[in-house]
Amino acid sequence: MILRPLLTLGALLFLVGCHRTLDQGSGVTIETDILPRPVRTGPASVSLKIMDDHKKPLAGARVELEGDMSHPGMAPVFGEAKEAAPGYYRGSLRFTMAGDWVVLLHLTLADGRVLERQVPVNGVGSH
Ligand SMILES: [Cu+2]
Repeated sequence: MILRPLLTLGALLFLVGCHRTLDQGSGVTIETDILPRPVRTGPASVSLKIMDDHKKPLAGARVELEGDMSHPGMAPVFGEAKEAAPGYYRGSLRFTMAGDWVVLLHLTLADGRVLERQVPVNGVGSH
């Protein structure tokens, strides 16, 4: 199986890179960019580029954003990313507390496929 090392490498790049690329085998690649960098409490802009397995932009997706922290008693935050150009989506989330977050991307593609991806956002700073 050649897929496994590729996925591992992908996960590694994903952790260290600012421009994050995820491909978990569905054939859909999502690049996520969260600004400002470093992320601080308050509003953050979340940009996504969604591509098929030929790196062609996937237009017409519905993208819901959810931000979670791991500790109990913490309410998630929600947002929606709107399509700014075919395959490019932009939205915002408000990080309400400093610390480690995970941004969940809930995607419904134009063809009806439903995907979920996780983007760790560690070390959100306080103002
Ligand atoms: Cu918290």
